[in-house]
Amino acid sequence: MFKAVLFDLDGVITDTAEYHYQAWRTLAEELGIEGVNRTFNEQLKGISRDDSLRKILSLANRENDFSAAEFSALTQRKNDNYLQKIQKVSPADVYPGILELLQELKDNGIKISLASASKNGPILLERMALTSYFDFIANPEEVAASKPAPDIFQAAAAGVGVSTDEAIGIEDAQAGISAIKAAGSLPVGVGRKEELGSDIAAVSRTDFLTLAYLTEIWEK
Ligand code: B16
Ligand code: MG
Repeated sequence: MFKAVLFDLDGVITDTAEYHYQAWRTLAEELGIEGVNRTFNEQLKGISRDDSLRKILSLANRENDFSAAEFSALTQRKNDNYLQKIQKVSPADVYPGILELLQELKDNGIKISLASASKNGPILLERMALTSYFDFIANPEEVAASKPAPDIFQAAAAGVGVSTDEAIGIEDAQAGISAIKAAGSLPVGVGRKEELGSDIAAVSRTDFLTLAYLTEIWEK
């Protein structure tokens, strides 16, 4: 039986993936960069703030147009916009079935750890009143490499004293699924297999994420 579940946040626990998308699209429009649409956005999901901006600038071959200070001001501008959007996040925004899953895991002694790339993860858990469910929150600022590298999932597992091969990772992003695989944990996707890969278990809705479902996948 698995001993821990390593949760991604944006797009798994709540719909903040949409707010990230809107904030990046606004910044791209302000910079006159075209092509930040929903298809392109799949590449931004799960990757760090700096890597996201680099990808957007490269759409217009402008990755060398900004000094370090200007680059940092742009990521700050996107984050300020994002922070405005998440101000109203509340317990009502937790995706269907997630609270029930957290409770089931807790009742069964399975560790719960956060493996989000987002520096805003702790604030969001607080706003959704979920902090007390989490045994550990991995700090994305303390890992050497961001998703698709395995580091944040390794840190999330280590934080709850569980080996990565005894853990399930839940993700909505291609980069995150790659990170879970690289860490040696079992990936479960939230979203479409066309985007996440046909070789992994995936659910189209979070209320399908029950302990019974995860156990079935684990024992397959
Ligand atoms: P922040 P996750 C990721 O969170 C998002 O998917 C990604 O779009 C975002 O750029 C990244 O966090 C960094 O977030 O700017 O808030 O530090 O999906 O790993 O929970
Ligand atoms: Mg995500």
